[in-house]
Amino acid sequence: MKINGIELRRIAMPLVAPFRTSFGTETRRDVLLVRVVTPQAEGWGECVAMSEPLYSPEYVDGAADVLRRFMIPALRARLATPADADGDAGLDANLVGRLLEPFRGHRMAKAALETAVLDAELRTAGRSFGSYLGATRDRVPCGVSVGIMNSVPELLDAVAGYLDEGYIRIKLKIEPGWDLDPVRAVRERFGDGMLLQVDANAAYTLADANHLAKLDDFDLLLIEQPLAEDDMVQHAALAKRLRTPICLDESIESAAHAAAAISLGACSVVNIKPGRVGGYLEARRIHDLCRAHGVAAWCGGMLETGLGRAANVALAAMPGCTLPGDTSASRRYFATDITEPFELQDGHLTVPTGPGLGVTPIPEILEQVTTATEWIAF
Ligand code: OSB
Ligand code: MG
Repeated sequence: MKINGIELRRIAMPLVAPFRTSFGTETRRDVLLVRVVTPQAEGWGECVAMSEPLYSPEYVDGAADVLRRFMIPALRARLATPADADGDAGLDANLVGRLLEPFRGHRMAKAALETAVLDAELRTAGRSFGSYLGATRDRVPCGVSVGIMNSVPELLDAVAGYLDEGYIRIKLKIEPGWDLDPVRAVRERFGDGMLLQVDANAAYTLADANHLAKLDDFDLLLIEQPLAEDDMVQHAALAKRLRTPICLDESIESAAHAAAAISLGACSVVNIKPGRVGGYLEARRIHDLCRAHGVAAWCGGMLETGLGRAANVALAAMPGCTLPGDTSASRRYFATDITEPFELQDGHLTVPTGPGLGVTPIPEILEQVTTATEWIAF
């Protein structure tokens, strides 16, 4: 595949309500979009980096910088070299992965660029993300991630609203001081039948093990990332002291991390976020690894627009994604999405079947939310 040029576009997307986690409060999403233009098609990638380096070391200005300074030039340099023995100096998503490998870290930036190339490649081939990844379902059951609130009654109202909309699983964000009480209140109000899990975003230490063990009474599906991202050994120690299964998010940046976590006994569930692990190819490797080990997996989210959501829904439809994902409907995040909105039907989202992501930004809406664009010609 040849490339005419790559656009970096920034959009500002106000959230319908503030989203508070143990690491901070988001009121709007400042998103970097990558658009790869080829002679045949254009492909989109959404960078999941947030404005500040609080969830991970990456942040959106940093992602834009490393893309324009190093990663995009590496693709351009490759395309400028004469055709090799196979007569093909073109690019595909696999080759993008290899060309970006020398750059350490910056997986969210890599994921955005690789996804844009993959989308262009698949649109050219007339093949959907779901088909490419090996999705085996045409719709996926959806969960919703519920932020930390100012009071328990406010939380109960929010959860009631999501259950009314049809969400099949509720995830409560927790932190020290907001854990046992909200979980107990949600269980008491909505009963033992609902699928319930919690996410600490690394807010505890192993010294909190006895406190976290009190969550065992509430029959949670899992506790996500209780300890710091590099506390793999401590997570294994914690797992021995909890009945609640441990799921890792921040700690898993690659298939190698997932393999280490599984063999250490640091987790029995994996949250797969393509952005965090460098793209959908690595996400698929993690999926396959989990499946081979009988470890449950599910597709996480990073408050994506319809572009990122489309690919996540395809990933969530793979056979090893055995738990409902954080693949919520567009309206859970944004009053107006940049694509046709994803809407819940009976607690499920439909996997797009059109070429590539199967969705495209609506030009007028995209223009309205755009704050900057930059064209890098090849
Ligand atoms: O830890 O899973 C997380 C959002 C931003 C950053 C980290 C996380 C989240 C969520 C929301 O929990 C998931 C979503 O609905 O996109
Ligand atoms: Mg998480």
